[in-house]
Amino acid sequence: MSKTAIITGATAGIGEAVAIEFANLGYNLILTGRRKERLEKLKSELELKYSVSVSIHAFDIRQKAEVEHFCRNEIGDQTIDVLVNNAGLASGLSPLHEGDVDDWEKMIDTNVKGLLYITREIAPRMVAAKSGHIINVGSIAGIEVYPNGNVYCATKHAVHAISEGLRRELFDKGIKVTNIAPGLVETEFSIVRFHGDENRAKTVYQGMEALTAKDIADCIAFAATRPKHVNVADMLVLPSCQGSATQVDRQ
Ligand code: NDP
Ligand code: 8X3
Repeated sequence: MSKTAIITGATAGIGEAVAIEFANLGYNLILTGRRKERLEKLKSELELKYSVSVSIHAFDIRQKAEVEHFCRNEIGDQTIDVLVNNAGLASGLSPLHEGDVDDWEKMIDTNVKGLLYITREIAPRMVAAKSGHIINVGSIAGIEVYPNGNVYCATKHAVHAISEGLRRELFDKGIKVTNIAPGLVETEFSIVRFHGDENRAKTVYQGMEALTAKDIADCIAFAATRPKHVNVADMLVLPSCQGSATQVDRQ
């Protein structure tokens, strides 16, 4: 029987690439994000190409009531085999003493609270089924802190801690927990971080070969397809030219 995966933040970047990768593996998909038109386009492309079923749900993961409505009323009681907690963002890059509180709230509400809201709803279903896999998209920023990354790094450290905690709580209940920590991946991430400034966003990846969203989707698919007795607990994935959060060999 086909497995079913929920992928949050599937309208762009890593989430969209994971949706494509999982469709190719034959998963039925439940895709979320705020931009409904993008979800609609992806659904028709995937259903046509891979003959899987794709349901789409446009909502803001920061809104607890919307997350609860999605989990309790929109997806029914079907078995969820995999939850990919990918929706997230950086907003701004400045020293904390010059930071914008609205940016901080966006990051904390999305990267930490949104992830918690949906996990709180889906994890009990996995516990009841004694089976499931939660894959959290963290970051190298959840392992290291870099100047001006302050609150974004704090949210990704929180994701790392939540993954570690979940694994300790769920390993004996038939549930795998994986934390994937990418380095620089060229997606819409930096455009969002710089509030739509595409030229500034390009400079982040200049003179280097960044990871692609597909590179990370490959890693997530690898983790999701290991045999029952293998849990990929933690994975740091960097471009070959990146030595640490602050070291990039640019040509
Ligand atoms: P993108 O900006 O390309 O994609 C982000 C996704 O998150 C979009 O689908 C967006 O959907 C969704 N999202 C953001 N805010 C919300 C919200 N409030 N409600 C619902 N969905 C939301 O970036 P990436 O693909 O690069 O980022 C995906 C994840 O990977 C993030 O958690 C990011 O922190 C992490 N990451 C990225 C790295 C990089 O270098 N790119 C490196 C390490 C980790 P929509 O706007 O339609 O709501
Ligand atoms: C995104 C990668 O290095 O900008 O998490 O924090 S980085």
